[in-house]
Amino acid sequence: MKKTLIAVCALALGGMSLSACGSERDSAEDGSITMGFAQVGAESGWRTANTTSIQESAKEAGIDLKFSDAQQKQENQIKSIRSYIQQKVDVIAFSPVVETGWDAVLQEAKRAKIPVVLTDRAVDTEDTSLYVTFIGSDFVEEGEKAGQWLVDNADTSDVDKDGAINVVELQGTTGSAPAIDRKKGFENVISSESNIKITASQTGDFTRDGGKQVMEAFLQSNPKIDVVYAHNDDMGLGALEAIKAAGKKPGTDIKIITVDAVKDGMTALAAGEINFIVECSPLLGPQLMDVAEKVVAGEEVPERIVTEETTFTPEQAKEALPDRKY
Ligand code: GZL
Ligand code: ZN
Repeated sequence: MKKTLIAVCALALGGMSLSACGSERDSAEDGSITMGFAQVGAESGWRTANTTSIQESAKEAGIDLKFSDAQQKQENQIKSIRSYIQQKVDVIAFSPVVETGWDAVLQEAKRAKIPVVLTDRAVDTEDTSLYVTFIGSDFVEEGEKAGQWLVDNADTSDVDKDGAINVVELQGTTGSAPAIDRKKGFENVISSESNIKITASQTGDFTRDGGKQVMEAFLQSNPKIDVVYAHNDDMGLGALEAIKAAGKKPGTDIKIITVDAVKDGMTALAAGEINFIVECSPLLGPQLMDVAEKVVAGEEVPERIVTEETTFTPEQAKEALPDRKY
């Protein structure tokens, strides 16, 4: 089948390097855009909602989407990006499972004159010409919102005999932007409260099973736990199971704060088994496709696109649940 080659001519704008004039590239027959997307995995409810948003938005935009699931392994994401470069896609997008180790493969994409868009998670690189924009949440902000709720809402029932509020933390994937920054934001706020202490902190890798196993260990080794701060709903839901199995009431004996606001988390919140959720929107598909069209057309796009998100109490969850998309 004869493929029409179209010369994608885009100007190099400002500090952003786009495909240089005259570079030719295979595109789908009708000249539509071909996108290669390297997804993290399917580790959480958030991730599957994010995948759905990307796949549905590509269909609506008429963008030919090549999609891969890396099972949360960086080497698999790098392999996918390399294969997209070989296939000469028009644009590559991905959610970097961890912040570092991307410069080599992103240099290869740059040499191949294929623009790269980051979604959801950021990379830690000096060379910001390696990607065109980063569409995603401010994870430090999310951690700050979680910490602020605790500061504003910890009541005497949470305080143990020596006046301390003991927090155990379930961290996301080690080395990932959300895990690093949600920890940072939370500590930014509670560090000014001498009575709030993080007494244990360990990764549950953003999975429900991971959260459950780590919480079981915390319950064994920590005499008094007042609050769980979980970097996502799935680990919070796992912790909730472990708390119940230990004969305690989640949301009452031990308060739970999580991030994401996916349906299962919001359901537990509405039931009072989780106390507060900071929303992190997975619905990045529409913005990604809009940016891809602009980038391939050589239009300028902002270097940073922050997603809008809010927070939920049990009351607000009850109201929001009926029309939640994920
Ligand atoms: C956040 C995203 C995180 C979610 C988790 O944008 O990277 O990864 O909070 C998901 O649920 O696994
Ligand atoms: Zn902030």
